[in-house]
Amino acid sequence: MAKFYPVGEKEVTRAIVGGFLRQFEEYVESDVIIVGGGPSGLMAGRELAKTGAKILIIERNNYLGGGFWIGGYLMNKVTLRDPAQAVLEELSIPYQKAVEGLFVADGPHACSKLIAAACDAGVKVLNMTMFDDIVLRQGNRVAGAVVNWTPVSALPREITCVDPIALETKVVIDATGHDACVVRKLEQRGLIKIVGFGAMWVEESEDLVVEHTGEVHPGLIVAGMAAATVYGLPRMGPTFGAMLLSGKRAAEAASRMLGQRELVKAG
Ligand code: 48F
Repeated sequence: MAKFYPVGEKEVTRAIVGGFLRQFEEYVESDVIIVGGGPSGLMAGRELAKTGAKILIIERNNYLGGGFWIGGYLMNKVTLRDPAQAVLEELSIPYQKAVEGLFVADGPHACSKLIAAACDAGVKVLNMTMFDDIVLRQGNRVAGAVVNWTPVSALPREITCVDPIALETKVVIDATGHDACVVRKLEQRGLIKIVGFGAMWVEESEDLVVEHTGEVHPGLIVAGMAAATVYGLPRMGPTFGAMLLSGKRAAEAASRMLGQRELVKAG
């Protein structure tokens, strides 16, 4: 049997710390920061990275995928309505027809393929990192994100004086799902009003979420269920076509905003 190469703990630690620090330093400046690594954020990231843009996803959990892993009722299945099956085809995700116009796929298979597609396209991820605040410039244009390690938020207030870190970027996408955490920071400053998502109505909500995906404030795009929360659109339950198509639309909006500006070079 082949023996493992004699490399010890210090080399393992250096490989991790060095690799992390090099990437972190490089991504202090990016083209687009996507807050939230659920289906809409991952899809937006994949589409943007394919164009050569430098993309960073900020995700508070130690895993990516948000609500896409198990869909509804802890039953490991996700549904998509026509025409979103085209994205399943594009990502080589197997699926079956449930009834006319409705398709069902395995959550773990669909989610892991989407994550892989985003990573393959060049998206970088900061996991266990919590979006804390926004960076604002002239005219209250959003120009970055302020973040901290997720465990810091779990520490009692009286023993935490861990200042957050600021990252600069050209465009931020709020893909934080129902919470709409990024837009909420603008609301707290009286710059925007959030309506709050409406009652469940799947036939209406998917089209509306995709339609409302776009720039909500200079430098800030809203995508996925965050769009439902911001604009008061109906919620939709475990159906994901709108999340994927909203991610694509958010990427188109971000590309237009990046326009002729020179992209930051990814190393
Ligand atoms: O909730 P999530 O999956 O959002 P989405 O892309 O998709 C919604 C569907 O999953 C489902 C639905 C329709 O099908 O109703 O709910 O709109 O993913 C949001 C991600 O954002 C992360 C969170 O952990 C999740 O992975 N997130 C939320 N707040 C923060 C955050 C924060 N403050 N900092 C970093 N990540």
